[in-house]
Amino acid sequence: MGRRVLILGGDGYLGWPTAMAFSRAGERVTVVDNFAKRQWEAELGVRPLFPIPTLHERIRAWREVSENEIELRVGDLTDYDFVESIIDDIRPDTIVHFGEQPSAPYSMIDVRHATYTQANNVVGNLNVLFAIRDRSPDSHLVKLGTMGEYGTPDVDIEEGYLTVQQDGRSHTFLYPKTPGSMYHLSKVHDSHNIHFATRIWGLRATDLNQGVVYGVETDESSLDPRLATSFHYDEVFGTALNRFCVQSVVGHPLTVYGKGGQTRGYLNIRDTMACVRLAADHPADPGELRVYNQFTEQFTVLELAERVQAAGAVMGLRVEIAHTRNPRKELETHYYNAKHTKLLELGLTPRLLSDELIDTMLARIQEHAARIDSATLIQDVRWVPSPQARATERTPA
Ligand code: NAD
Ligand code: USQ
Repeated sequence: MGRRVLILGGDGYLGWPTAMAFSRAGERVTVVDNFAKRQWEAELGVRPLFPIPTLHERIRAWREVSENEIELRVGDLTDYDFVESIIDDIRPDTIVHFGEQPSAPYSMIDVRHATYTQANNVVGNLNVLFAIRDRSPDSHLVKLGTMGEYGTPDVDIEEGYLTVQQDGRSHTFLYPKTPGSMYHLSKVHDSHNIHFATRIWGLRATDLNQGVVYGVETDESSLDPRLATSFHYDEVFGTALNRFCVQSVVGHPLTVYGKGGQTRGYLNIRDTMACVRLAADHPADPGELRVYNQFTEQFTVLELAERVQAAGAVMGLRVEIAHTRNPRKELETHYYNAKHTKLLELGLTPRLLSDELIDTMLARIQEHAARIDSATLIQDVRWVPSPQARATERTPA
C-alpha cells in the first residue's frame, strides 16, 4: 500500500496534476476543494483555456484511464470542523497544501479582495496546522509558498534562512520578506505561522517557495482531454509566460509591463510535480521547517517575451512586444540572485525552458484558439488606483 496523501486545492492548475501524479505512483490520494476558483472565474468572467469538467467527472475519467482511485472531499479549508474531520479520518502521511487564492492581481482589486485573500489563505492554513497538531501530529505538511515572499532585495536571496552576525553574536532567522502584493503577503503570514507550529508544537513541515509556473500539460493530463489542467491566460489568473504564449496565438502584442527588467524564478509545471514529490519523499523531522526555493531558472519578463517572439516567428506568427504601462508597483530593473540548490541536491533534474517547449505550448494553445477570449487579456487591476478610482471605491453602494 502506498502512502496516504491529502492534496488540498485538488481542483486547481497545480493540485489536479499533482493528484494524478501521486495516484499513478501508487499513493492513496484524497483531494479536497471547495471550488472557490470556479466562483472567482465566474465573478470576473474568465475561464481556463481548456474545457474543464467537474472534479467529480475528472476523477471518474482518471479511474477509467489509469484504473486508479482518487477520493474526493468537498469542503472549505476555512471551516475548522471540516478540516479536522478529514485529517482525523485520513491521518495522512503527507499533506500537500495548494488550496489558497493564488493571484496577486485578484488580491489587489480592492479591500474586499485583499481581506478575502488573506482570510482565506491564512485561516485555511492555520486550520490545517491546528488539525495536524491535534489529530495527526506525525503528518508532514508540504506547503506551497512563493518566491515572491522575498521580494527583490538588493542582496542575494538565501534558501529560507539568513544568519545575522551582530556585535560578535549570531542568530539564524527566517529570511526577511518584502513582498509586493496582498496575496504574496498572505504567504509570508503562512510561513511565519508554519515556522511557529514547527518550533512550538514540534510539527514537521516543508515550505516550497515556488517561482512562477509555466506549461500547459503534464505526463498525466495529456493522457485524455478530460484530464486537462486549468490553464489561465487572463490578466488576473494567468502567469507571464502562459499569457505571452496565448497572446502570440491571437496576435495580441505581448504585454511586457514597463521596462520588463523584472526578474523572477520560473519553472515548468512538470518540475512542480517533481519537486513536490521530492519534498514528500524527504519529510522534515519533527520540529523542523525545511524551506526550498522551488524554481529552475531566472528570467526578466522581457527575456521571456523575446523567447516567445522568436519561437512564434519560426511557426509563422508575427509577434509584437508592447511595453505597456505597469499596473503593478514593482522595480523594473533590479538585482536578483536567488539561491536554489536544495531540490537539486535531492535529485531534481530540471526541464529548462527550451524553444521546443515553447513550440509545444503554442501548438497546444492553437488547437483551442477558438476558446480564447481576448477581452480578458487586459483587466487593468492597478496596485495604486488613481485618485478618481479611490473616490469611487469610497462611494457607498
Ligand atoms: P489554483 O487557483 O488553480 O488552485 C487552488 C485551488 O485551491 C483551487 O481549486 C481553489 O478552488 C482551491 N481553494 C482555494 N481556497 C480554498 C479553500 N478555502 N478551501 C478549499 N479549497 C480552496 O492555483 P494554482 O496556480 O494551482 O496554485 C496552487 C498553489 O501554488 C497556491 O497556493 C499558489 O499560491 C501556489 N503557487 C502557484 C504558482 C503558479 O505559478 N501557479 C507559483 C507559486 C506558488
Ligand atoms: N508581468 C508582465 N506582463 C504580464 C504579466 C506579468 O510584465 O502580462 C510581470 C509582472 O509584472 C511580474 C512578473 O511578470 O513582474 C511575474 O508576474 P506573474 O503574473 O507571472 O506572476 P505573479 O503575479 O508573481 O504570481 C504568480 C502566481 C502566484 C505565485 C507567483 C510566484 O500567480 O501564485 O505565487 O507567480 S512568484 O512570482 O515567484 O512570487
